[in-house]
Amino acid sequence: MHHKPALRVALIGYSFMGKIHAQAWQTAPRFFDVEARVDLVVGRDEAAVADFAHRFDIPRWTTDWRDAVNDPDIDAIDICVPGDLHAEISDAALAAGKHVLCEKPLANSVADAERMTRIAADARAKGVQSMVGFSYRGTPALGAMKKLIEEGRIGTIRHIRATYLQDWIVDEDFPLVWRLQRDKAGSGSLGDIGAHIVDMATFLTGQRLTGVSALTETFVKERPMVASSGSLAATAGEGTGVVDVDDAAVFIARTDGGALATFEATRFAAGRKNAIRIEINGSKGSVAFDFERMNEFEFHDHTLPGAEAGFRRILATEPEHPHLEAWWPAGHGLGYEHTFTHEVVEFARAVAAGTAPSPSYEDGLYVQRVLDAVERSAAAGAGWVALEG
Ligand code: SOE
Repeated sequence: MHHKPALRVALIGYSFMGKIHAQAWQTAPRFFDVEARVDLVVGRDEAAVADFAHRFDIPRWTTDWRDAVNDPDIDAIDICVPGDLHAEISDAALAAGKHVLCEKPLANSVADAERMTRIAADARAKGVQSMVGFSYRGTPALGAMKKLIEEGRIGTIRHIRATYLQDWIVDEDFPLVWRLQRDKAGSGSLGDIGAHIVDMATFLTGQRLTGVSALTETFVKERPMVASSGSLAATAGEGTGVVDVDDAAVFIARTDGGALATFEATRFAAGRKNAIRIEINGSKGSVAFDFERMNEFEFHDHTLPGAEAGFRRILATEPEHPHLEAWWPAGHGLGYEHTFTHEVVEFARAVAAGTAPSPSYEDGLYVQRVLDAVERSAAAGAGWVALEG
């Protein structure tokens, strides 16, 4: 059998996202028509990165991301570190001719995102590809919803109602992890999880926001410093520090398709773990989704007689549903990690085909502009902030 040469990936970061990306890269060639492998992992703590390399069967590790960018035996850089490092690594990698997959949100500022996107466009012209990691696009139920919307099954879109609810910092003594620090994360719930629902709304409907009015709040303004952390868990150390990001953000918006949209992103929704809920109402019907039940969505067909229309529960596990042909028999279901496998598959397929993967840096820049507009609106007491088209 003839094999295409494998895409040789360097993974930057080995925490929550590094782990799930490493798993995705290992799974992708086993289930999909892609050839790829992680050859190098980068992390600042030598012992920890070496341990990670052993666990994930990655042959090489280093403590400096520049080694990866300058390595002639690496084709692609997968950026899984906090937002403050995205711009520098991405710009250097693309300039060195490496394809880049960059975690979301693309950057910590619009200025950085604009420069990154310009550099990505120049690189694309030379056949060097880039993609931003809005992983939930790889959820089969959302792909199925998008298809129904594109086919006109819910008609003209009137409402987009999106919430992303978590509760991992409800405890006021939960420590000041990097996701709660502006210099590392750029913003709080807004950029970490609000970014996902802003992207999701556009992914599903093809519409973009034309303006926003927002409120943000930091409920707990001081927290213990971190002693140790991993994924979303952490233990408290000595002293306290100031929380300088939002704990929650809510905003209303208009879209370029004439719809009204509402968004809420919070880590203070006690009991909600990763409840990404999005409902879209159109002139002919509605679709609704909740990530805590990620293998299904609801569809209301308003063209049916009222007495029997209701909301239909559709199990998005059929082989015809996006990405499902590679997996288990209908009804057996997928999990959070599969969305990342689908993400790296999209990236690797596009790189192999010499085409631009989606979501692009332009898509990441659009989300960054929305996040920025939300912050400016909130600072102005919920004043309307328009977004250019
Ligand atoms: C933490 O809120 C987090 O890990 C986000 O950073 C991810 O993007 C999301 O997939 C799950 O929650």
